[in-house]
Amino acid sequence: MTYIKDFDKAKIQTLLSENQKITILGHHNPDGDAVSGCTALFEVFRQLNKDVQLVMPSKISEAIKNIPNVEHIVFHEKDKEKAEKIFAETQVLFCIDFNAYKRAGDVLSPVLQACKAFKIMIDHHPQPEMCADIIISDTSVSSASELVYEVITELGWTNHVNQKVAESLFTGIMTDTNNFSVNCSRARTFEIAAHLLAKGIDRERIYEQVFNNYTEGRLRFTGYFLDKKMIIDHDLKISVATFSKREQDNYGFKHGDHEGLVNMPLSISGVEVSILALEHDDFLKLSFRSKGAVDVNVFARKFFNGGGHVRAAGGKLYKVKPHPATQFLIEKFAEYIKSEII
Ligand SMILES: [Mn+2]
Repeated sequence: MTYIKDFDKAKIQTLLSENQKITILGHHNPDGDAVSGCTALFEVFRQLNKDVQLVMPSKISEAIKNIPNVEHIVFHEKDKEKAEKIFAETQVLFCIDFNAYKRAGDVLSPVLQACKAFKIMIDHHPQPEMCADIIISDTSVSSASELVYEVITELGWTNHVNQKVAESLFTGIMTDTNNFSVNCSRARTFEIAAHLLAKGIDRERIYEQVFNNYTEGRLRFTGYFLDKKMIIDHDLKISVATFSKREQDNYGFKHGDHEGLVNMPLSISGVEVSILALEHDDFLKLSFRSKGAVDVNVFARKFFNGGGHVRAAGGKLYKVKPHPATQFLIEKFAEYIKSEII
């Protein structure tokens, strides 16, 4: 679904020229792409002297805390009253890197639904479910950050892409493509990356901060995961690993430490899909990755109240303990593959 060239630019220009209160929102557990897309747009609006606020439903991981303008984020889970006052007052709401109310998280989702502001969605996930007044959705781009760049360009604000905007957007593209290894086959992605680099950003520093900034526990946990916990079903071409809360605590697992782990089994020849399940308080948080033809977005939607992209998705599993979950996930996957073939 591509709306990029068709969206109502005049409407957005009119809304903004009326000097309205603007809010920019990312999704729950915001990743590098969500934070970057939001902070970049925030920076552009600040340069345009707009009354703009930045809100995230929940905290961000250490690896992305150096993105410019992160210090301006109001976190709903930490500062509920302040964030909800912003939602009550805002007139224009930009929703970045998500397309369903539930992605704002259980607590913020009803607030978002009730919010009367004019909503503009900028997103790259398939099948938008959220009611936005303007939907700018393109699944062919690498990231929401790339799409934010296109929107900035389409609206004639390219000269506001300063170093801060460039650093944000580059981080977003870099994180969503796993350092330019997936979802970036289009030449346009690299043209945009080149333009951002030309703004004088330090690519190597950004890489160091994002990819080489984990805890010691995370690397030791990775060893445990690969050696002891990764179950491979060669017939189904799948890898599954589940972890209890205690196992995560044993390694001092911190928020964001799971980033990237689910991709690792895909480096094995013949493994097409990888599933990682991490126990939280009352559910298992599921991550799905595919390197082949299997659509994990549909799998996550069908069985786990989740979704995402064809090759990267997430979901939740309730009322199943970590130990039996491994077998349960393998069975569900087998069921899914069978139903897709038929
Ligand atoms: Mn994204």
